[in-house]
Amino acid sequence: MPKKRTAEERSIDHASQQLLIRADQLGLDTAFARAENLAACPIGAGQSGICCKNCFMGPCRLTKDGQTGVCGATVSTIAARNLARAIAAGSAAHSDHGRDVAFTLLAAAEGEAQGYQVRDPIKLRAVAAYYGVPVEGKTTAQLAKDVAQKAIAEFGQQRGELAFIKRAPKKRQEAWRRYGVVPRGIDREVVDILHRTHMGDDQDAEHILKGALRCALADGWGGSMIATELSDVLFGTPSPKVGQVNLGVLKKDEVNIVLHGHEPTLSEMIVAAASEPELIEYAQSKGAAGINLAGICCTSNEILLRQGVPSAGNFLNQELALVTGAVEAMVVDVQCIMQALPNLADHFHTKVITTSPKVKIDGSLHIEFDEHHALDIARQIVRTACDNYANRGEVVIPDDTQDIIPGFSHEYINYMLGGSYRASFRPLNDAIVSGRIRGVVADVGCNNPRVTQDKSHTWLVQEFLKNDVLVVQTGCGALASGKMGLVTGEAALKYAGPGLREVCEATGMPPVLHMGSCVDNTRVLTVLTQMAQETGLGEDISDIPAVGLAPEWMSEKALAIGAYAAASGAAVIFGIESPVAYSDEVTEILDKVWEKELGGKLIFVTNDDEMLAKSLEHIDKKRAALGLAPYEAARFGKSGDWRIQQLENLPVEARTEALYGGVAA
Ligand code: SF4
Ligand code: MSK
Repeated sequence: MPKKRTAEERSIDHASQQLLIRADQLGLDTAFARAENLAACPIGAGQSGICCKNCFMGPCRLTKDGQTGVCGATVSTIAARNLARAIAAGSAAHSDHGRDVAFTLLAAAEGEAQGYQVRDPIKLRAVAAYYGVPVEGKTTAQLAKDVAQKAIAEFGQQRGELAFIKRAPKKRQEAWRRYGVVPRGIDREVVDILHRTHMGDDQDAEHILKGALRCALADGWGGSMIATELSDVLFGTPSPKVGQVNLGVLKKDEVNIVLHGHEPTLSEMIVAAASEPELIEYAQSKGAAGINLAGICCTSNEILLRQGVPSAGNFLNQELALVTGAVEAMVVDVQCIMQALPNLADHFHTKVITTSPKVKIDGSLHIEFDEHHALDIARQIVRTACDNYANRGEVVIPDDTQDIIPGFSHEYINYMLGGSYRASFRPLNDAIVSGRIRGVVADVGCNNPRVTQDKSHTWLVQEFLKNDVLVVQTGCGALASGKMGLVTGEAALKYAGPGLREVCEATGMPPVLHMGSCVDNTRVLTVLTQMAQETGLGEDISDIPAVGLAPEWMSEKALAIGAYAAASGAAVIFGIESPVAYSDEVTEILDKVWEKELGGKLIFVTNDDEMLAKSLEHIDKKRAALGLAPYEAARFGKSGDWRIQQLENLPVEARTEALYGGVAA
């Protein structure tokens, strides 16, 4: 990392820039500064791939050609083992989130979870069908209990196949069985990776990575999918609603409670508690005008798309929210929570409140979540925040907010394209077949302070739109686009190419579909599956002109997502740098071997232009393989609101001639 960067070099987000300048003025540390100050590991790029600490004969760092570890382990073995372990950790994190949601559903079904109930009984029946749970004659509570127990059993299952595997296209299932990567049980696959990467076990890079794929699939088609589906059952399946995003959503005169992390279970209860008249009165009794909730990271996505709670931004906004001086409490649960928060909070009045039984951070207040008394705990947290309002010092809230339209669940896209009686992906497939839409890109994943915040996400998304590529997003990538105004209906008129613009105008959808949190990448899997099951785009996910991207990734969960997407047949491109760069063999396996065996691949590309070029090249290659007409931008865009808008400045006669006389605008 070079010398200290300017605020503009650290982030393209205006609100972040302002608060980075304030942090510097106050002499406060942030991840941006730490990334600049922390000397990079002397091994350099791809360092994690050539450093092994799996036993205490090491750690072994292989810096010279042909060198091996004390045990004889090669660079390829070490690179494969390290990547597999990261994928296992990411899978464990997502899947454990799914387990917690399943236990909450069970407690709700048994009448023991205060404040929770099944909000989407239709989805409950759909999930019951995937599990083969009979629905006839059962009350919602009985069915919810049976479904929750089935889901919980998948974690400890030892043999057979996970139930959701059968939701994939037939050809995909056959490819998994042929290559030997069908997951048996969720926990089992995580343990399998930890075992096989222990010193003296699996030392064949391809074989190690095959195990990693099976583990990742246990996440994507197992733990994460359970998290998404059962969250929908408990809290409602998302549908679009207008929300607000960026640090300007914090309020000068209200008690600000920022909800950060991943699981919707407690945050949903805090949303309920904060709207109770007694607690609003309590806040007023402390001198505040009311209670304002805002989210950060994926907790934000969960409550934004279901409850319309505004978002204060993505991963790198977490510290900056505290720098406003306006946050009474930052409530965190699991994943992506910086340990730096309590230290930073010490400079203000903010209380950082940890809530998960799995997560404690020195210097924070711990109020432990228990689904049996969730609403009472939520009320206690809200009260604690209100009590803290009087301790506020100077407040600087940037004046930046943007409209955002999140909530494009798989179910809603189905409805949006086909209506209630003929819900279908047919129109989307037709638009791709005709070339109005060139292909689909899923731009997902994190921020990383080693690169400029939001820059790669938003540049790539705009370029894809220009090229008539429909973009779906989750996690912090979705919030990056949201902050730049890309997740609105108007964005189609401003940024989309002519064909994509026509489709957006006809359906009313934004050109960027916000599908949820990082655990909700499973929604992308189910969308791709349904596209493959409709006619016109082949029979498998690997046939579809689609690419997955994580240009600013940083977490092990991102690697798990990348691996399960590749195993599901998608071409996946990651930015930043390759964790396996020093092993040509492993690089080749992720790219060529996985593509040959499963039709998907995982490659690392550090340059945005190259990422764009490779994505479009892959999309066009898939179009050609399907026998579709080559993409041709100029064929479309002769109709719709945009055209009328272009004509608005013309004299009346010219406009009439253009509109009704068959003259192109
Ligand atoms: Fe070194 Fe082998 Fe031990 Fe790894 S497992 S630390 S390469 S001796
Ligand atoms: S929060 S995993 S920084 S997307 Fe899901 Fe964002 Fe990445 Fe965490």
